[in-house]
Amino acid sequence: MKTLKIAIQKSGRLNEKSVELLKNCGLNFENYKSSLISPVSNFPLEILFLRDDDIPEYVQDGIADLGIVGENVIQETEAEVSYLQRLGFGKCSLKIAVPNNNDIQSLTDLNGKAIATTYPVILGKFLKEQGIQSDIRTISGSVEISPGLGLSDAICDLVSTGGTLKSNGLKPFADVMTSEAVLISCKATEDNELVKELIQRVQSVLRAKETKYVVLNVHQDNLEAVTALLPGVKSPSVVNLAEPDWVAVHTVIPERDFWDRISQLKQAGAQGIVVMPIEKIIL
Ligand code: PRT
Ligand code: ZN
Repeated sequence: MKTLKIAIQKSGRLNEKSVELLKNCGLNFENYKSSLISPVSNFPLEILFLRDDDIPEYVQDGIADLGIVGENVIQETEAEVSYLQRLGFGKCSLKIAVPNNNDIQSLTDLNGKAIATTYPVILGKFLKEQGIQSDIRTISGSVEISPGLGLSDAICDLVSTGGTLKSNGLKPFADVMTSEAVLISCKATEDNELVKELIQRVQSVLRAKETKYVVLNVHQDNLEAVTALLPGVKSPSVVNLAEPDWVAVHTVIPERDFWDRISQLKQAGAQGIVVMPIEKIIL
């Protein structure tokens, strides 16, 4: 079978998490900062390390079969690729922001105003949908300083913590899009068996990340109340303990309602609760 290629960011915000995800999928490869391409020793795959801006087009053109990149970059490049899986990291929002002391109150106040951005395509579509006519000033970086320099009235940039806006005297004004890292593929290789195998591995890693493995002890009298609180992958496993009338319950709990669930379990009689991370969940 043909060796696949997956493009990931060479250095920057998505590099570390992309490498970690692929390693957690059981792929063995060297992550030398100097190399552009790294073969995987235990799967017919090569990793290409690229600037994130180049990834969507490489995947669209089939130079890489797969890629990991922010949705913002895919939409800005307008590449024709298939979205296979959202990956839950690199989360951010593309926002229009204005100086704190500005009189811009509503979107219509942006008519005739200059907005600096590195995302002219996405911003252009957004403004068109809203019926706003602004002067989009495309710049290649440090967008946040442009109102202070008198180069624009507003900016449109990625925001995660909001710290950069704040320290430049700007405030978020309108949400243009939200973004996270996604696994994409070339339309022509979407149905490839190796691609399907990789998606399954990625999904099993993501599923495991969203859940915790929990073992707890409970008296038989409280077992029903405790198991009623535990969905498990199918249902919880119940194991007899040496101590008469006591059992150990093994299950998985979704990360999102973890703390609520643990306090409910304690109230229902659970003791000695042990919580462990899960590496993979294969359904
Ligand atoms: O060298 P290369 O071209 O590959 O990388 P790059 O410098 O173009 O991109 P990089 O590594 O900065 O970001 C890669 C991807 O991470 C982006 O395309 C987004 O999908 C995602 N991402 C997530 C972010 C942010 N969060 C983010 N906060 N990308 C950039 N920022 C910048 C933003 O532009 C602003 O300057 O961080 C600043 C704001 O951050 P806060 O935390 O102060 O709000
Ligand atoms: Zn880039």
